[in-house]
Amino acid sequence: MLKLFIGNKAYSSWSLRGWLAVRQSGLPFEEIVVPLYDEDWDKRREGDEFAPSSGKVPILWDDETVVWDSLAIIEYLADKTGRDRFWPADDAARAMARSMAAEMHSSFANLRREHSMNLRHRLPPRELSEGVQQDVVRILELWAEARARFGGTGPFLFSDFGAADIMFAPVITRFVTYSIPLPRFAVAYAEAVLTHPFMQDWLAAAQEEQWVIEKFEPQQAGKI
Ligand SMILES: N[C@@H](CCC(=O)N[C@@H](CS)C(=O)NCC(=O)O)C(=O)O
Repeated sequence: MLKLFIGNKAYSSWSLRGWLAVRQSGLPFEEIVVPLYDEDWDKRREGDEFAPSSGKVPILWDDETVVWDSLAIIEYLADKTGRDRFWPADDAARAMARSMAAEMHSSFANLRREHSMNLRHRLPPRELSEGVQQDVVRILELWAEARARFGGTGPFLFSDFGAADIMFAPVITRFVTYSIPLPRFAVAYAEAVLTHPFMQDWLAAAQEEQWVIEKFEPQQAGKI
């Protein structure tokens, strides 16, 4: 059976992506949640389970096969269970979905650094830095284009829930946490992702979690 190691559900955005990917695969899996950055973290991340990723989550074990890094996990599961579960069938749509997922994976550092994921808070709006504003504009442009060209009849970027939505899910939660204003089409898209059953499960579990990582709590937000 698949075994997925993830970090705190309240804070770990890459874990959310890996976990959504495994849920989307439809395969049964065992989930192991480890508290990031607690007093045992440095020791724990040196354990055999984390060696291949050099101590990062998510990391997925499929018996002796291991795959780490959220995007690689998506591709591994798409190979294993069928590309159509993750990527649009149409060539042009798939090209765009893959580009968007890759851009999400490699970019938007300002948004990620200044507005860390925190699912237990809704903070009042505050002025965004120039870098974050640029990230938000680019993300909204990508969403708008995907929805306009390939949104079809479904509510997701490429009609059905898939890899691109998985990659942007923690961006959506940041928009909510930090009350970042969105145009109407993006509100509708965000709502579709947030009410997806997999997201609902994750959000509920994050609320239940007791671990607190001070550096990701609101008084420090923007400084990490
Ligand atoms: N590029 C990786 C990023 C993984 C990553 O940075 N994970 C963070 C948690 S969200 C982590 O494991 N941090 C622990 C550490 O670096 O000690 C991915 O896509 O999965």
